[in-house]
Amino acid sequence: MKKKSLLLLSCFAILATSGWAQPPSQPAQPLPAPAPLIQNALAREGVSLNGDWHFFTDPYDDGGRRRYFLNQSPAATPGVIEYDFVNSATLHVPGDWNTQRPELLLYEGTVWYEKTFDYHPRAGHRAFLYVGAANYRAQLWINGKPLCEHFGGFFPFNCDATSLLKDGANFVVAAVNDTRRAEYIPTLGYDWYTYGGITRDVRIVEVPETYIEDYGLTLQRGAGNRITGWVRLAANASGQVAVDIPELHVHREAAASGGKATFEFDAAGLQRWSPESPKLYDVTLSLGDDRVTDQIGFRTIEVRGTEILLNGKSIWLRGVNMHDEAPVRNGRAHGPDDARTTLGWAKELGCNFVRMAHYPHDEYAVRMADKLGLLQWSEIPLWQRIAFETPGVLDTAKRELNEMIARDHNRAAVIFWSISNETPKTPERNAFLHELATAARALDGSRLITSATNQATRSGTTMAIDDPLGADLDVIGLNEYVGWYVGAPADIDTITITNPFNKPVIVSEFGGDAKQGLHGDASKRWTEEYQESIYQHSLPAFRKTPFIRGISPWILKDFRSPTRHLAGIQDGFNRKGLVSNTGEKKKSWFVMQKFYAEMAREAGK
Ligand code: GCB
Repeated sequence: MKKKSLLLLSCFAILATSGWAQPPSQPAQPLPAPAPLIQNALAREGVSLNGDWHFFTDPYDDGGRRRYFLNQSPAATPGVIEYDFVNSATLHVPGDWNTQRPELLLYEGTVWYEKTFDYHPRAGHRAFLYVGAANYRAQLWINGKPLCEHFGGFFPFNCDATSLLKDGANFVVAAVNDTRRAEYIPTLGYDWYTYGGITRDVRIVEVPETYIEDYGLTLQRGAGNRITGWVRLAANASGQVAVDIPELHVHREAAASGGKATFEFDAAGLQRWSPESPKLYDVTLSLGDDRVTDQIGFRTIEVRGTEILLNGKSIWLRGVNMHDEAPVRNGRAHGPDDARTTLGWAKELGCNFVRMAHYPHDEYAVRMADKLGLLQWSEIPLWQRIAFETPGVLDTAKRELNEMIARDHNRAAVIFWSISNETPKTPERNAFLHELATAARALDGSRLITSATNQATRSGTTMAIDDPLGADLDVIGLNEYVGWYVGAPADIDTITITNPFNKPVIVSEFGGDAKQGLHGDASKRWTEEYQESIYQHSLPAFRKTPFIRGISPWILKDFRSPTRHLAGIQDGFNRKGLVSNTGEKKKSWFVMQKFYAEMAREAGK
C-alpha cells in the first residue's frame, strides 16, 4: 500500500474511534415505555430530584452514539471522552430551558441532563422515577442503564427504577428533545412557545411491592349522595382494599381480584363541591402497607337540552382562557404559588370557570382550581393542523387523552375533557375526532366531552355553527373572533348566532390584541380602546343568545408566541391578554369584571 493511502487510512481509523466517521444515530434499542401512572404520585413517599441538573445541548443528536448516558468522567476513563457533566453548567428542574439561559431562548433540539443523588432503597418497596412533564420526547437512564422513554410534553409518567437504583450515589441522565414534528400532537406549528425541558417535578416515588396504582370516586348523578368508586392494584394483584372519608364517617372495604375492587355507598351529610363552596374531603385509600390520601370534592355535571347542570342546577360559566405560563416572570408556570397568582386573577375577574388551554396544565394549577372553586376545561394539544391521515397519529391522540384523564380524573373542578381546538372539517378529521370522543366517553362517562370549533358560516346577519363534530360532543365550544379576525367590533350587534344542535354552547374564545398602555381611538387596532370595544359589543350579544351557557375570553394574560412579530407592539407576544405579560390590567379587564359581577348577581351568586 502506498504511503499516502496508509496515512489516510490511519487518519480514518482515528476519526472512527473518536466517533466522527459514523453517522449520528439514536441508541440502537428503543427504551421501554413507562409503567402505568401511579395516581397522586406527588403525595407518595419518596425523594425529590428537583434542583440543579447539569446539562449540555446536543443539536446534532449525537449523544446516543456517543453514549452520554454512561456519564463517564474524562479524567478517569481511558480514551477520548468529549463531554463532562460534572463540570457542565446547570439548569433548574422543574423549568423550561428557554427562559433560564439567554443562549437557549430559541434552542430547539436535544438537551442532555444529569443529576447525581444519594438514595437508600427501602426494603420491600418499589422505586419509580416520576417526571411531571418533559417536552416533548424524554429518554432516561439510571446509572448508565436504560430506564424508559416518553413522548408528549404535558403529561406525567413514571418508570420502574427498582432494579437500577443502588444504595449510595446514583445518577440519572435524561435526553430531552423538543423538536416539533408533523406526526406529533401538537404538530409543527401552534400559537404558543415550545418551551423545552423538564418542566415539572421529578421524584423517586416509593410504593410497597403490592400497591394501589389508581383509584376513582364519583358522585352519582341525581339528588342522592351515592358515591361509586374503584381501586386498581398494580400488576393485577389481589388484596383487601379500604376507603376512608373520616369527615363523613365513611369506612368501606372491598376485595380486589384481578387487580380491581369496586365499592358503592351513601355519604350521608355530604356537602357538594361548587364554585361558591369548594368543599374537599380527605379520602384515604389503603391496601396492607400502602396508603394514599387525596383531597377530593364531590359534584355532578350533566347537560339537559341547551343547559349545563352543576349539582342538578343550571349554571352559566363565567370563564377565562389561560396558558400555562408563569404570572409576571417569563417561562412555564410551576408550583402552587404560580397557580395561586394566576387563578387568583381569574377569581378577581369574577370567574367561576377557566379554560386551561391548549394542553394539560401543571397539576398544581388543577389542584388549586379544586381549592379555589374554579370549574375547569382540560384539553389535549390537538391544535389546528394535525396530521389526521398519518398512521399512528390517532394512537398518539388516544394516548394523550388517556394520560390527561389518568392524572386528573379525581378533580372536582374538571368538568370538560376537550378533544381538540380549531380543526378543519375534512372527512379524515371527522372520523378521527368521532373516535376520540368515543374514547373519551369510555374513559370517563362522568364528565362532559367538548371541543373548540371555529367552523361557523356567516351569511348576512347570521353566524351558523356548522361543524359535524357537534354531534359527538356534549357541549360545543365556539371560537368567535368578530371584531378581530372577522369584521369590525360593532358587527356582532346585528349578528344572530345559530346552533343546529340542541346542546349548550360556550364561546370558548373571543377577543383581540391590545398593547397595554397604548391608547387611542376605539377604531384603531392594537389600542386598549379597540380591544375594549370588542368586549363592549360582544358581551350583550352572547348574553342574549339562550343556548350560550358560558364564555371564556381569549385570554387572561399576554403570552409568548413565536408567530407574533409586530415590532413595538407584539415583540414576540400574543397581546390578547386582559392583563399584560407583566400583570398590568388593560381596559377590557374592567369590562369583563363588571359583566361577570352582573351575571353573578343575576344568578344569585
Ligand atoms: C385561536 C387559537 C388560539 C390563538 C388565538 C389567537 O383561535 O385557538 O390558540 O392563540 O386564536 O390569538 O389567534
